[in-house]
Amino acid sequence: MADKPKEERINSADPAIKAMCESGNIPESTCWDRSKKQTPRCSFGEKGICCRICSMGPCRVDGTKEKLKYGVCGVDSNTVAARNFVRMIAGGAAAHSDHGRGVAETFLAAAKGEAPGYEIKDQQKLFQLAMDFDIEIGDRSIQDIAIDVGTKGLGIFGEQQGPIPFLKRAPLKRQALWKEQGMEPRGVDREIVEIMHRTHMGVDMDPVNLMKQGSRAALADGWGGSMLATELQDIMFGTPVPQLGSCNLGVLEKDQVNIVIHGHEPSLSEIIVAVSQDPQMIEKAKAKGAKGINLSGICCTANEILMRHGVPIAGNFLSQEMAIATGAIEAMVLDVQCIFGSLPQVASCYHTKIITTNYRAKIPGATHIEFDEHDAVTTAKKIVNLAIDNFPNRKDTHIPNEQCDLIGGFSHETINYLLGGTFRASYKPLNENIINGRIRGVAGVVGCNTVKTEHDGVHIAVVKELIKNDVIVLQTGCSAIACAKVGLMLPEAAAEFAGEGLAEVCETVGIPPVLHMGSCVDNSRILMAAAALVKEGGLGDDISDLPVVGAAPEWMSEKAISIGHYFVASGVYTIVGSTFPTFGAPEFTDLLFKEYEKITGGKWDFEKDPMVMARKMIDQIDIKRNALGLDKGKERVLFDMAMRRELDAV
Ligand code: MSK
Repeated sequence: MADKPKEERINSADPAIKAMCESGNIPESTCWDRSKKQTPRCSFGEKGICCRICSMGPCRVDGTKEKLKYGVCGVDSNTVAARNFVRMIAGGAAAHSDHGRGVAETFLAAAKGEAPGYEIKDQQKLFQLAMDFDIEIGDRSIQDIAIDVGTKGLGIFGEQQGPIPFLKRAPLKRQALWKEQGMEPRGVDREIVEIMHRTHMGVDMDPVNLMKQGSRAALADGWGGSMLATELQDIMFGTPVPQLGSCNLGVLEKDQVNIVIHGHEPSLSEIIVAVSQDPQMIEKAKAKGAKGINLSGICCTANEILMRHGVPIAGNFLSQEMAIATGAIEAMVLDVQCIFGSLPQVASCYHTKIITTNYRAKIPGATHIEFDEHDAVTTAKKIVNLAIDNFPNRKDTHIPNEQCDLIGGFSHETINYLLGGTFRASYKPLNENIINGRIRGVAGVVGCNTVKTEHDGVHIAVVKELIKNDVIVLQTGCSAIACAKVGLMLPEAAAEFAGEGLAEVCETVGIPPVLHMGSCVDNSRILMAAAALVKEGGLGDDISDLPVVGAAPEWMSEKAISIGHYFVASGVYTIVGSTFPTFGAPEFTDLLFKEYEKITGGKWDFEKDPMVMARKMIDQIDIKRNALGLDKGKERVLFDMAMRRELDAV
């Protein structure tokens, strides 16, 4: 343990982490400590105006300083910032889409009967996807249809011509806009390669042209790679339905073997869920002195297994090192993305085994047990056995008591069903309540944590302010976990925190005011919800007409930039906090913050203060409401016979 006062080292609103700070049970070195050691940071890097694309640099390019106006090759700060920004989109889109490709490979192997342990759980969704892909259903077997769907899905990543098929799910007006703007994406692999080519030394130097390519790649992520990941996961593992879960470090069990799954891809974790419930495994755990096996998750793998199985969530991105410091985790199992390189080092002070499982993601000092989808059960058994064998090595544990219940599992289909009922599943009630003003609008609040702001604090403050003002909130990722920790994902949160109109709707339907829609790739569910709102009618004829906004208050990853930009390119006002990676290039920033609205109807914005951020989002919602003529809440009018006759006479 370190000597400094622990509570001063860690900036977190998480009740469990606060309790750990008070008790002094925190790791020797945390991300917060390392962040302080990195200050002062290079302002050129932070503002997006450091170019290290060729070896003549690095060049610090700053338009406000005569001497630094141009890099060695002659490009200015706007080109440098634009190149860096679209490379961030490429990085984020690649992460989501390679995840999607992994799922597609597992799906295809499962369809061919080459991946024991996997099956087709949602046949209805398989048929829907087959229709989207123009694949014949007829009286063909599920297996044959699934093979065709898997083959077609896998092919979409590398599609050379485009447009990719899911664009058809967007409103017609949006599709026409993308076509007109030259933004219709081809397969995401091609779009990412083109970004890397264009941003190579001496190729595309026009920020507008670069951003057009950035938009294509981001759209290929949101309406392509990410959407495919969500669809195929739902078909294989089941489309989520509301599940009771619990969240925060208090879900770790003192008397049980604790296995924590961390990362993004659910293919292995789905099998670990099953293997950890195997009576033989539980018996083995008991023979080692434990009362059972307790599985929980961190980051988006946690969201995936919560959504489908109600498996508890131990924490989000900035909880990962703190979880190990409880001394209660036998194995932390990692797949891909958002994993700290420090984990083996932190774990070396405890008994926790850090296990990497993906060939793409190894960490020096970790144990590698490679996941093979063709033999997933064997991989899962090895991991669970290793965790059980590690239980006797456990020393003192310091599990904080803090945990909170939540309801997760709000897929786009579930929202449709909950609102409309079995026989008339639709978004109509939501549209009606937006039109009559009980619900002011819809906000997607998503994304990461960052050491640059109070952990979870910004998410919670923004979301509370939104629901207080009758804005229903859709969430994914670490933002969802932040709000779950403080009870915002329980139906009773409506009465406690929501405005009168939103609370009335939530109480009638029986939903929380903040809906957990899943993991990072499941932001595609929010796109689907937006498209459904347009198709239902009464709120304009494009996504950009809707009183819908997006936010990533504590973003940190390139994936957040790709997500943010596919929302902007789909017509949504999207605001982020903490920092923005183009502030060293005012003209390019203006393109994103102002000009883009003229191109796509959506735009980026930035605000650090959570109250101001929420206010800006509400103002944008009101602008859209005014444009739709909904500025005054309208009560629903029930027509009596006299009124109907009057109408007929017109
Ligand atoms: S895990 S990308 S920190 S949301 Fe999806 Fe959380 Fe951001 Fe990773």
